[in-house]
Amino acid sequence: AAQAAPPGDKDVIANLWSWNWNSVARECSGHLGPAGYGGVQVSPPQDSLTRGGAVWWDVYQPADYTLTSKFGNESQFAAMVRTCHDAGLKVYADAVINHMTGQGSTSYGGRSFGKYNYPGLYSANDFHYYSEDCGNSDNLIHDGDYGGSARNVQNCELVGLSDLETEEEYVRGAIAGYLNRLVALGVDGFRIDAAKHTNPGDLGNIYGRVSGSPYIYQEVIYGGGEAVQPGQYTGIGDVLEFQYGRYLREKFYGNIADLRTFGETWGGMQPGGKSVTFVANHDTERGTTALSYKDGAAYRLANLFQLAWNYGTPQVYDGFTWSDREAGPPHSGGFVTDAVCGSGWECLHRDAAITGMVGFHNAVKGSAVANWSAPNANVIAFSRGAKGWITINNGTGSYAGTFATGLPAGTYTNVTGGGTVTVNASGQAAVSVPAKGSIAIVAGATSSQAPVTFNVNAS
Ligand code: AAO
Repeated sequence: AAQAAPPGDKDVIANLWSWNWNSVARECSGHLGPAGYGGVQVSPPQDSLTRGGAVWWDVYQPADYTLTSKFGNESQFAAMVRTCHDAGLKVYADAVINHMTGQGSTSYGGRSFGKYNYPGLYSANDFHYYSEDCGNSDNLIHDGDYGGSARNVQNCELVGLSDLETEEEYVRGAIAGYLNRLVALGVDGFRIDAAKHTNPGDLGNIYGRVSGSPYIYQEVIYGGGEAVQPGQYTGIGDVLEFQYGRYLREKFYGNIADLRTFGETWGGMQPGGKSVTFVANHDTERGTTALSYKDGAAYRLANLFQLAWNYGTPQVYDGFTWSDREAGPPHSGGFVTDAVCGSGWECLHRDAAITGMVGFHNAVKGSAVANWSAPNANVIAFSRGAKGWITINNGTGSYAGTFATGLPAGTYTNVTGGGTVTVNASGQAAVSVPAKGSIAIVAGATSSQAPVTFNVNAS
């Protein structure tokens, strides 16, 4: 099977991380479809180690490829895929295929297992093992290995997770069988977890065994000077662009006027056409190098920028509210309960400014950035050809000014907050951009709209 082209006209992906299947289905028909999102990324659907709801990360430790998981059972998963398709969305599953669980003995689906022993699926010969494969006597990847050799990064164990011997025929077939089962249920593509830790040749072989043309984007975190680089994976799929969110954090806590040249020419970044971008994901929101919902307005503005800028396939991320970085989502007996926006769950994807910019993103596709203006370090404005124009104010005071918008004369709706903007015969608009706010207009969106309020937690 060939690798599919990136998603088409509607390509914004809502990453509903840790949401149960019933809640994803509800969100697809109730919010994501109507707002113009093109896809939804869901958490790993396979059976896994259970830590009984105490932590979020047990789902990254597969126990079996059957589909009873922390997020629901197979029929709920299949119903979710159908509902999301009916709402016009593609469904991308987080595929954990580099490894099997490295701890524990029981799964959400009620299976028993031990390390290197997953009955009916894998046994000891299916794993990379010690010096013959990995090269380290403890079989583990150490921090220093990243800058060392690909052999250590790809054949040793990531945090002690049983590392599948993906050069082996049986293992390749078993992984492809799992991906094909998901494709048969309607899944449209995959986030390949920990792709950096599987040789790209092995992954290419496995992808070639998968039916249809799933969209594949791979988690290969860029690190300067590392032996394994994202560019080694762009021949077999797209990659998650980790530099994107790092730079946005740096600039939204510094000088957003620097973003004028943001993209492939910046250190470590891949071509936009090979990249899935995100301001935050479940790992980076728990780290220090990216913005997260805890950054309040700066986080929302960075997401608005992402949807306006002409680079990559954007993701809008939403997980659960947290203070303990290891704690799991709201659950009952370990199984995740329905997501309630504003009560334990973040729902930036519903924010009126964000959904307005999803529409903007879809409307301006194919138009280059033009009319760049940055009157100071906190205020930027640009158009996408003659299709849309945005200004973002990351400062603590409002900014009044006159900008060239690139749009025809008319009165337009501000799709990020309501109210109207008048563009004169020379394409200019005189506006006052609120502190930590934005104004965006789209050709064709000229009807007036009631003002809306933002609902992002600014704690
Ligand atoms: C859990 C326990 C462990 C236990 C293990 C096994 O926490 O104590 O040993 O079970 O029993 C998640 C959790 C893990 C959890 C695991 C399994 O995060 O804590 O372990 O589930 O339950 C590397 C990988 C990358 C991976 C990331 C976490 O390359 O693929 O580590 N991400 C994915 C998932 C993640 C998940 C797994 C993989 C496993 O998204 O949620 O783990 O399925 C550098 C390297 C990166 C490396 C990081 C962290 O990055 O470049 O490749 O990621 O270090 O080791 C700067 C640097 C950059 C650096 C970055 C982050 O920006 O420039 O180079 O900081 O530190």
